[in-house]
Amino acid sequence: KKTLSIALAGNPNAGKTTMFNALTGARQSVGNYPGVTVEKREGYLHVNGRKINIVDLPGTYSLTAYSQEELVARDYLINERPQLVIDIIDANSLERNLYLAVQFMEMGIPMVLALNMMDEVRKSGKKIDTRKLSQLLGVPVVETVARSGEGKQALIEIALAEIREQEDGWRPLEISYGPDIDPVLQEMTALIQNAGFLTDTYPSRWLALKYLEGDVQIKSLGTSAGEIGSALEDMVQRVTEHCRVTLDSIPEAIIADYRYGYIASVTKQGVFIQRGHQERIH
Ligand code: GDP
Ligand code: MG
Ligand code: K
Repeated sequence: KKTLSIALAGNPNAGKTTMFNALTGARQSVGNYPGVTVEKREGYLHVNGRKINIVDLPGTYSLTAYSQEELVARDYLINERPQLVIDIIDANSLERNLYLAVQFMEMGIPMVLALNMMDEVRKSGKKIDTRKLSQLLGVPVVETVARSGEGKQALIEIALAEIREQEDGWRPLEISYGPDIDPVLQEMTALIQNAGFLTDTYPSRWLALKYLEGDVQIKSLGTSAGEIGSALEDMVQRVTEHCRVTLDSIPEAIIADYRYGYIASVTKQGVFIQRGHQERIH
C-alpha cells in the first residue's frame, strides 16, 4: 500500500503544531523548506498498519504570494500533492479562519476542517452547529481540542475516509466574484485551458484567479511562457481599469469581498446557535 500524506494547515496559533505533536508523538523531525528559513516539521503515524506522513505547514491567513510562509504552504500542496489537507481552525474566530479554508476549496485539494479550541468555545457559551457547517461547505468538519488530544482519532478516521471518497482528484470550488469579475475570469480560464498553460500542475480557474489577484509568482511563470502571459496580463489590465472607473476598486479587493460574502452566506444559515435557543429546538 502506498504511503499517504496529509498536510496540517491553518492560521498562525490555531493549534497546528499542538495537533501535529498529538498525532505524531516522538515520530517527527524538524528541518527547513529548501532555500528558505521557514521551518518544516514532518512526522508519521500508523493506522491499521498503514503509514501516514504528516506535515505541519507554516501558518498563513491567505494563499497569496505576499509572504514566504504563504508561498511555502501553497507550493507544498501544489508540488508534493498530499492526499488531503487538514485545515486547523481556531473555532473562536470561525469566520476569519474560514477565509483560508475557502482558498483551499478554490484550489480543490481534498480537505477536512478541524474546529480546534472547542474547549474555549464551550466555555464561552457559544455553540457551533458543526453538522450544518459541514453540509453547507460540503466538507467534513471535526471538533477538536488539540491540547488534550480530544477528537484526534476521529479527525484521522474522517480524513482517511475523505481521501477514499476524493481519490478521483482535486475538485475546485467555483464561487461567484460578481458581474465585474466573473466574465473575464471565465475568458481567462478558457484561454489558459486552450493554451495548456501549466494545466498539468494548477487548476486553470485558480491560475486565472491568481492573475486577477496580481500574484507575482504566477505572473512570472506566465512571463516565461511567452504569449499566453502577455495575453493574460492584457486582460487583467482591461478589467483592472474597468473596476477602477466603475467601482473605484481593484480586482483583488473585489475577489476578497466575495470570499467573505460566501463565508457570511454560510454562517448566516444557523451555524451559530445561541445558548438557550438550542434547548428550545431539541
Ligand atoms: P500553531 O501556530 O497553529 O502551530 O499553534 P500552536 O500549536 O503553537 O498553538 C498555539 C497555542 O494554542 C498554544 O499555546 C497551544 O497550547 C494552544 N492550543 C492549541 N490547541 C488548543 C486547544 O484545543 N485548546 C486550547 N485551549 N488551547 C490550545
Ligand atoms: Mg506551529
Ligand atoms: K489560546
